[in-house]
Amino acid sequence: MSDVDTTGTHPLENTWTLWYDSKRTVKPDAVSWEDNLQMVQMIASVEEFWAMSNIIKKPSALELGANYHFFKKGVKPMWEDEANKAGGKWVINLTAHTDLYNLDGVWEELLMGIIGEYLDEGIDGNHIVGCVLGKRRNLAKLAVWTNDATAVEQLKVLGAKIKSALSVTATMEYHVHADESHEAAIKL
Ligand code: MGP
Repeated sequence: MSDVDTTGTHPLENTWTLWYDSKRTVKPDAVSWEDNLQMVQMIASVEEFWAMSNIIKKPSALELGANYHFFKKGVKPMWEDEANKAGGKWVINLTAHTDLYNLDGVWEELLMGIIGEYLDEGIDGNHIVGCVLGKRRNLAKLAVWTNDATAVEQLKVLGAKIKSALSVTATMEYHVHADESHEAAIKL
């Protein structure tokens, strides 16, 4: 994050967009999955980040079947996007047996790590494209999307940094978007 600018705000290194979709708000005329994605807000400064956090529902209050997608400006939260085509995601499932009790704290920490760009600091390349939170029954699915699924060594370091920054005990799996077998490419 950089210093205060002339408007008195703290600009972020990148601008980010929050998207939302939910099983409850599926449009009857939707022809594709993308049609149900709603763009909620763009944030470009620390102040806008906290304003957004104060307004939107905390993950613990989100309905089942809802998802938040928080992505770099210009990148749609979809496999098909140019920035995601060759990528994949680190997935962490928070369950009642692991970290679900602290869902709001874990999500806030993840977002702060992403806007503060410290999760992939020191790792060769800019890997993180965005993250997703999916609220399901007795489960919250977190995913950190990255742009290059072939960078295995960097992804392992990144995964360990995410796990440590979020202080989660759950196991993590890396899934390649293009791999239809849905098997984990890396496990931590
Ligand atoms: P999901 O939400 O990534 O999986 O995708 P999850 O959370 O394991 O499954 P859920 O049933 O608990 O929601 C669920 C479904 O949404 C996929 O099978 C696709 O039909 C659709 N979908 C999700 N994503 C991220 C995309 C995408 O990027 N592109 C397209 N075309 N469809 C998607």
